[in-house]
Amino acid sequence: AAALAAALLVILGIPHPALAGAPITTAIYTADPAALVVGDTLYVYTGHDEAPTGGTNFVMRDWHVFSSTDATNFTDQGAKLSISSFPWAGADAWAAEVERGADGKYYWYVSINGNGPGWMNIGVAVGDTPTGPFRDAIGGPLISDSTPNSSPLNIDPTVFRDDDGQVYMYWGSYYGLRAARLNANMTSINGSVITPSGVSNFWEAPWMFKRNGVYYLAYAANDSGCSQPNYACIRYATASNPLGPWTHRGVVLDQVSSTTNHPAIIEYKGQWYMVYHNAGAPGGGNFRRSVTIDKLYFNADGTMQKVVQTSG
Ligand code: FUB
Repeated sequence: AAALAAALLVILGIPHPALAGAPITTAIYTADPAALVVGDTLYVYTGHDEAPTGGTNFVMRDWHVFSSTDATNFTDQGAKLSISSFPWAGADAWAAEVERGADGKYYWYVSINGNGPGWMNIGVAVGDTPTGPFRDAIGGPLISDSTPNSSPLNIDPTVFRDDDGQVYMYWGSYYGLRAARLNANMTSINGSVITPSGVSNFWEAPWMFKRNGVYYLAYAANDSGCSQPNYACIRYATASNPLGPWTHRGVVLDQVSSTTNHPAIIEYKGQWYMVYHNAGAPGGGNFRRSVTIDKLYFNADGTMQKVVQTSG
């Protein structure tokens, strides 16, 4: 009945926040996607929602890797990283992202609860292939509350490699966006942690990429200019320098059926996509989310058109 209602809304041209995209899987609930293209394959790294029906908190213990060669059909390669991979941590396998190092290895940056004074931290795992096996790369957090100028909440890392090989990491939440250069070893910060400027209404979930020499930062915002209270939309900013200053450009995805959202924007086989999550799968909810993928289009001036949430 929900699908029929959604189809009717599309036919009538009525926008509806609960309109769901097609989940990449309905076997489990997934959230917080990050995307990486390696050769012919699109990898999507996700969190894993395990809250019971009606649950009111996140229950997240591991991260999965999905692969696809057509951006439509995805294979779950399994839970390739979990809280137990980090002996110093103990809970909350929140948003994460994978980036390739200059050494050809794959570095998986995760938000994770250290079960200590630092609460949320950013940890790093490393593996020889996009699907692992992965192991803790440091033996402790890369970013914790003891990191100078660290964010109010150390979550949601996005890691970006520039054309000159320099790698940058952005992270943060609760209006605290932070950025830093990473060293070539991918496991230490180079220089100081900065607070980038111009990222209007930043809430969480940054995703950085580059197109035609322009840097883009998409992120979740939850201001009344774009979403109902407690819901997020995805805004974005652009810059000519990887550490900013940034210029806010608008909303690229309206709110979805889950309160949170988390974008990954990537070009694959000549088509741009946004991977994000909603509550659209059967039995879904704010803590039982589903990763979905839709096409994304740029205007001639480099601005992004709003992503249309599809049902297929
Ligand atoms: O999934 C847990 C947290 O909710 C993530 O770290 C945020 O991006 C939000 O999606």
